[in-house]
Amino acid sequence: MKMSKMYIRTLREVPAEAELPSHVLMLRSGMIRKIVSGVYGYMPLGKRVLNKVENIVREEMDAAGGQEILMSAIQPAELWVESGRWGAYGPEMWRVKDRNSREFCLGPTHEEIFTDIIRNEVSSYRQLPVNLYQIQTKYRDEARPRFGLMRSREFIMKDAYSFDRDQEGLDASYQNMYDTYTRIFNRCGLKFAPVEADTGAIGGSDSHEFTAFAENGESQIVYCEKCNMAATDERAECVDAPASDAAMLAAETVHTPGTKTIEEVANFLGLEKSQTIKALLYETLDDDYNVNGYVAAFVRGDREVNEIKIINLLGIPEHALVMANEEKMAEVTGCVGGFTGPVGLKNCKIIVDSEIPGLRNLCAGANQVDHHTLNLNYGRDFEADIVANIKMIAEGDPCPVCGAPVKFTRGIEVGQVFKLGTKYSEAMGATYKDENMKDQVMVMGCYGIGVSRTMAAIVEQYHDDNGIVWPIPVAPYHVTVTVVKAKDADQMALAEKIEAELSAKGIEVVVDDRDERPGVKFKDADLIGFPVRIVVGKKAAEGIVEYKLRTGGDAEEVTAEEAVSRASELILTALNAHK
Ligand code: 9G3
Repeated sequence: MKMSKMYIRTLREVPAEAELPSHVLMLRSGMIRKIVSGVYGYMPLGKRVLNKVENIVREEMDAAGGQEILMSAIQPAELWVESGRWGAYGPEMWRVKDRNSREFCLGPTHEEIFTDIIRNEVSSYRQLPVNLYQIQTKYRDEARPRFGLMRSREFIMKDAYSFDRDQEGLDASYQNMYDTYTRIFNRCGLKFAPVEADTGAIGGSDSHEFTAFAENGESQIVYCEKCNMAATDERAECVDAPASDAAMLAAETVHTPGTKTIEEVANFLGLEKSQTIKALLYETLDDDYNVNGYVAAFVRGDREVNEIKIINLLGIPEHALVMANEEKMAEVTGCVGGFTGPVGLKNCKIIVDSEIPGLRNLCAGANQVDHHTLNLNYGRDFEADIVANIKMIAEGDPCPVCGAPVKFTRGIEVGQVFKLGTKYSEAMGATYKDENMKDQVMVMGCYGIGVSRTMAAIVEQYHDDNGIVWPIPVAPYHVTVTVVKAKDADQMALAEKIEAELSAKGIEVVVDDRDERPGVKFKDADLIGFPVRIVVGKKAAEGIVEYKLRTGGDAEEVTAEEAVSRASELILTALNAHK
């Protein structure tokens, strides 16, 4: 392919909003273009990479027994009403109406659509298991789209749904997808780990997030080097501190002027933060976003609350738990912002972390301005509506599996596998006749890969100061042949000979024959990130070229034949490594 004929627009500068390396580089290299906030278009180079990621996904999904279909992006509200989720996703769900004012959404995911297909067409155990998948555009109206393809409002997802006869069947389907995802992300060159994840609002029992390691990732990953435990911070269990055997002292309310934070009250009273109780005040919202209740959560003063755990405890959608308006909450519950404690609250659900009952003589707000109460003990001085593990694990806390101190890292969620169970098949009547002609509910799993997000994750992991450093299996082209002087007949002839020989071996070559200064061509080759660069310059007449790998190392003068044979060896080996 001649660069002079290609539609490639590399940029020197990008909009200030692009901060993440992948966002900056995918714009600068001409791979994507912003249409509107959170919506991107794929330009030729970007589309080639997208195709390669999709084809890796497709090959592995087909090899795993998945069958590809393509469902509509537009979805009728009726199916979401049936599954009970039409109201569960607030403004993130992109709703539209047709000319007859019928309600639809632009599909954020397709559990309802796939279940509807299957329930109408599968009726016997002989037809199960089945695993259908699609690679399709999804829509989620993110409040704050950012980081380019990393968190966009329109994105490309491979989503698969498995339908089995029973739990055992689902376990096998889940493991099959888990292993398939491992192959897919390995082939993409990603450094990743499957981590235990929270199943959130979609219910079900097990879930793993395939997380690509990246310091800019939005996922906080907790892991243990000793036993290989890995989980998202939201999912990780945080073990309770050992119970205290100290005697209970008499409670006493003291004047603590202006000590609104744990830090201030601990310093003022000469206590450790771990001897205090921290209050977090929430309001819960109904489907119309009206406040329908108050929640006061209490954890040890040196801990943080894990809000996902509270959401799951209350069985409410994620957007239905928000920080309370403290003035309004005070009128209803008697709490006092900055001085809230568990004694004397009313009209509010009190949730106390599981380790609090085992602790002794804690200091908490007295629900009175400028006052705290010392020596509070659960059971004697206060009770809770719910006692549950709602604390967030912190770096250095004991691993919930082996006790070694856990470490934190960050990552980008590029895939997620879920055991859904019967949540959708029950709600939508997806049943089959078993061997005894008895009606059984199908058991489902669902499996997503953020295809466009995977591209961004690869760039996050593979770039340097000069641009992108594509892993060979997903590079837009494998080799760039940079002609120093396109008008020089010897140079062009040799370049085209090299292109022809490599192309004959199935290697994708772009010849940079643009009428540009060599420096511009070298910078663009590094920015776009072609794995191999062969420079044809003034020694073309002697058949000598320069061979350089994008992954580093110096440029080397070799014969054109040597360059072709090295490039072939490197590229074909990389393309066949997974076979
Ligand atoms: C919605 C909106 C946003 C959503 C969902 C529904 C996330 C929703 C969870 C999943 C689970 C799996 C199949 C592929 C893999 C992920 N955000 N989820 O259900 F209406 Cl607006 O999508 N689905």
